[in-house]
Amino acid sequence: MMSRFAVKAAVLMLAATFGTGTAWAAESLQDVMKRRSLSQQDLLAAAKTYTPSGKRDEFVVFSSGGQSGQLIVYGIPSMRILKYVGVFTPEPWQGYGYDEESKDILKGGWIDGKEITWGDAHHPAISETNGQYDGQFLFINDKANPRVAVVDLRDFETKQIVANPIYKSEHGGAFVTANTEYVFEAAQYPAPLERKKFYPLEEFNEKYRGGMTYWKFDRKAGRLVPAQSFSVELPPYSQDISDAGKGPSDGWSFTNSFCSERYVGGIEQGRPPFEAGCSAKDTDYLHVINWRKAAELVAQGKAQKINGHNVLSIETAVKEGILFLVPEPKSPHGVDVTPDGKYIIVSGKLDTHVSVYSFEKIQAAIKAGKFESKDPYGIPVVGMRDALHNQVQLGLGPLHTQYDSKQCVAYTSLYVDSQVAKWNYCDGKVLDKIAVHYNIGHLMTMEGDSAGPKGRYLVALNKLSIDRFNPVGPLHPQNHQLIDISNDKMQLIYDMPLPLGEPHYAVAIEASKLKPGVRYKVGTDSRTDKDHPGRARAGEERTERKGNKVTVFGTLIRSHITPEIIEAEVGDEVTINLTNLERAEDETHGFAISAYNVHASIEPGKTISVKFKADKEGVYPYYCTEFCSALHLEMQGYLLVKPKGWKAVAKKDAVKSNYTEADYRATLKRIVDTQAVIDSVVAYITSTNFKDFPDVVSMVEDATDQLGKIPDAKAKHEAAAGKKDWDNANLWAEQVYQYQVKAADIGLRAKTYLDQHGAKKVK
Ligand code: CUK
Ligand code: CUA
Repeated sequence: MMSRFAVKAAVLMLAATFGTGTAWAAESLQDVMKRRSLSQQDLLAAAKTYTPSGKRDEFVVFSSGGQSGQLIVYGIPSMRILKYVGVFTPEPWQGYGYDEESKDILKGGWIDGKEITWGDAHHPAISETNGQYDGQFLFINDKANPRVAVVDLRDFETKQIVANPIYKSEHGGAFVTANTEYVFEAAQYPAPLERKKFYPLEEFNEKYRGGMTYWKFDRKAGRLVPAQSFSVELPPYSQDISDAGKGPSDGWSFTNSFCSERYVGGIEQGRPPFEAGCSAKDTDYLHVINWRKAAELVAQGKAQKINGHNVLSIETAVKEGILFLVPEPKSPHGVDVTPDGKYIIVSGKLDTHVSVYSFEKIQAAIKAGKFESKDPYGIPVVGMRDALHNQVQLGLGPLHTQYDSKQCVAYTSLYVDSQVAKWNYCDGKVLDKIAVHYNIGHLMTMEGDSAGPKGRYLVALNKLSIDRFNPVGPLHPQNHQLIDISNDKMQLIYDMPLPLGEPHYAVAIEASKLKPGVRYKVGTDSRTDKDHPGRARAGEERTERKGNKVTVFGTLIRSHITPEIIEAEVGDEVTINLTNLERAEDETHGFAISAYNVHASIEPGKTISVKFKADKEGVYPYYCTEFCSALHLEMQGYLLVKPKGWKAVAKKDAVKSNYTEADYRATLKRIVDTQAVIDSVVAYITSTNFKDFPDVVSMVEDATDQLGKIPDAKAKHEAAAGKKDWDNANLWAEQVYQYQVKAADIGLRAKTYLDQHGAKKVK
């Protein structure tokens, strides 16, 4: 270690190197601009995005994590990443996939009994009330393994995964209806709807199908209800992105398709590839479905069952007048209903136009029975001319469209041109264009797919970042570029690398609409929102053995795990339930056992369980994995897995420590000094209006809780001292000191909080 003198000398030497100290003078803004080669424009962008310490963002973004199967949460305008939420893929930090409760959630997404540990997450959707984001739930789909997940925005945890009972892939999900009655997903690559059934490709037209699934959402339970969900069978046209109607078009859904040619490739058989055959025709079909009426038909028993799931056949859908097609230009991609619900904007990947369809015109044609033809499956086709409001030439490779708070203003991504086009869909005028880097897929404005877009910002979700960031090998990060859209001209203001899969789509909500909790009711199973059967309160901790089953009911609180020793025999089935008794904000404990592949994240109030077979004899330390207090490293214990029939030779006390009376007296002195600190903090807090701050009130409760444990430990050290048992006297006195330290720690945190939040003196 450096002596105090050595440190001083080093500082002096450093000062000498920099001369008389002018180098230490503060740099001016001009100096920094010069040193970092920043322009006025850069400074403006910085001022628009820089978010000082302690300040929060205006909007919160939920981005799909693509092949990571996760959800990425970040803030706007700072672009600071706030969280990754485990959804389709295990996520160790959250214990997701390593504790029993979350394993059950992932199990909901197994397909035909097969465990699936990844997902290709594409489109997140926030729950809506009257077409406006309400901030309660989020849904996201998995394209590879057709599934939909539900995330509760009260705790940002995944609560449910449902596997589609009839598809092999899907893409046009998750989209919600205007009041979140249904969450829907469209199939993508056609396949037979029956499970585990083979039909040759020659029977593609007859046996392969697409479809549209409507998952019923029970908002009160916060879960999708498979028994009340249904699908509409569709031709094998490779259905793509979808959107729900709103306002006048509420009750309808719209879905694109990109291979109505029904082409089947096969390079190895000498056939031209899929890409040639699937883009041969000039038009594909927009599918227009009356889902509200479809739901009624299902309720009337008009659906057939496939794999136990309600499916309305094409025949029934046509007969009942709930399914229509409208031609759309060449290989379309995005379909986006305008905020007022009057228009449906379709982009064609291989067309330079976007097509604006009028819902009113489509309805008029349907009512008049005015169809230009029927498709090979008998579905009526509304003529393109009879459905179009206008077509606007925007540029190469239009993909997706989002809306502004300003009337009629839309933004469309241009994949090939690497641009965003701002245009007016009412009069068809192009207003502005901006270059992005590079090859934009989706784009997103604030609440920009709802009935009430908020304008302000746009994020370009670019597919390639090429030369934008420091090189990190051949696999580059994705690039989310933030664009200010509050003025006539768009301005690029931030580049954010995203190194976690390819995010396809993102949604942004006003931060004020989110009200996540900071703690659970003590003993909650966060994945079911119910009381956990393994919960325990302080003093109720125990270990039960029945046959070869060992069950622990334990607790966690700074800085110990109860129990600290768990005994088992080889072959036992061990279940460890743990409840975090903390009330303080952000006091999470983790739990890990060496070599048993279990991990849990236990936030205040939560109860989890981990389960494993103690199949290896040995000594396995367990510990808390979150740095939760000064004595976090001491938050530990031992799992003892003994050979069968093992007997203790003689019952011995744990290792002797040989403390002396002097040690005990020194500890007592430390307790007195610490108490003085606590008293002064308590005096400070109670001299303010702290009761007006709920966060402080809960910190005070927490500290009081710690102090409340002292009398018991005090009685023990005094009793031991009475017997001159200095080991136990000193150790129990040490424990008193630990309770004091924790109380003081929380007290000081409360004091800082009060200082920073302008608490007033009341006495
Ligand atoms: S898709 Cu990726 S750019 Cu899955 Cu929404 Cu259009
Ligand atoms: Cu609890 Cu570290």
